[in-house]
Amino acid sequence: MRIDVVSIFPDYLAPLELSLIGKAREAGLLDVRVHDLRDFTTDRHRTVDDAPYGGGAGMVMTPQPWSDALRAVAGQGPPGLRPHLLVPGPGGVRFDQAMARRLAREPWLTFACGRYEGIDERVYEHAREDLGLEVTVVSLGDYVLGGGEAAVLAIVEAVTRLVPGVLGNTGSLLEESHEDGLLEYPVYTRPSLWQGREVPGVLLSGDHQAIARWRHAQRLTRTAARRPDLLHAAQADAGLQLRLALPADVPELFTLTRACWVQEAQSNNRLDIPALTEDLEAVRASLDTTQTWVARRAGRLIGSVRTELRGDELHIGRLMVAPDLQGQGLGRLLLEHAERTAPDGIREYRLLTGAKSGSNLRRYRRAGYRPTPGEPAISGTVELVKHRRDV
Ligand code: J9T
Repeated sequence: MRIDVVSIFPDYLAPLELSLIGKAREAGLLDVRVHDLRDFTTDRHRTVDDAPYGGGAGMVMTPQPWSDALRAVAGQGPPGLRPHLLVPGPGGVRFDQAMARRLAREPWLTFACGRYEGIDERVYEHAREDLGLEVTVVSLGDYVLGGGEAAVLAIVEAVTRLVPGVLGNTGSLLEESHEDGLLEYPVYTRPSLWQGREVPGVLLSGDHQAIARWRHAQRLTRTAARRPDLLHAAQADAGLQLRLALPADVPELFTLTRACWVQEAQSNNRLDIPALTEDLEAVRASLDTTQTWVARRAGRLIGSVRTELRGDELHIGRLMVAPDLQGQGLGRLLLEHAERTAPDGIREYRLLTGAKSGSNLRRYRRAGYRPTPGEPAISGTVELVKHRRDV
């Protein structure tokens, strides 16, 4: 991959000679070239900025050096190949791991580092229309930097480590934060007892299934606590706060479960349904054996769903929405949320409902679930399965 960077502070890009990127350059995997924008000025003072038309604070980067620099850079490649021009700035599209993956597949990236209040807008049009470049303004997040250089360092690091051959051990790429929408689990190394603090016992147990379950639970709790936006984009739109259940949720969860399963009892004409017969203690105990999610709106518990990993299946259960709020799509949101929490390796989602729960069955069918062949383990119920699409 070829990378060009145009900046008025070329020294700022010196770290591109270090570490992984430096090694990949030596190995011929990356061809990185840094250019000084001032080399493309024509006046004695090597001017790159001027006052903004229309007034306002600060200075604007003047177009001529930029067009000369970009034309020179874009003309250096093989015939027919044009670089993708990336301009870091707080007003750009948000950079994320998905964009890093896309950029890692491109042959040639060129970065234009703005300083001051930005680059004259006509430079972008010129680059697109006259130089034939794809132009993307990219933002690292909702904050302002002094210039694009630090952002280029971050973007180049995120992108180049995904270029085949740059990272030695590509296995580690799959297992990290943001690759599957969840944050990473906490990690520990020797000694097992350090400053009076022990490594969580499960990690020393040798039980690989238990370790995988613990790590997955840690990833969910962490993501819910630190980056709820990653889990709950759709839920936030519905005004929902969704998080893993705590012991303090148990009394309300118990009550909501009873209220929600009355309809089930009526439809199936039976009262011996676990959700109706279990006691408060059973609900409390279930928090340790399942991932139970509670949805609150304006503080009120209005829904819940829980999941359990069994081999390569994710079992989904106790999907409930407060009776007065049904029919608004909340159940669908909770179901999709439960599916989204499935770790790698899960091949199907399973759930069950009463054989005569017509509206549940219709809803699950719409969500892609189909009855499993054969007799259900519990008579009077229907077992449903949905195969995961991305595996
Ligand atoms: C001048 O560039 C910036 O301030 C910048 C670049 C990329 N992302 C941001 N959030 C800011």
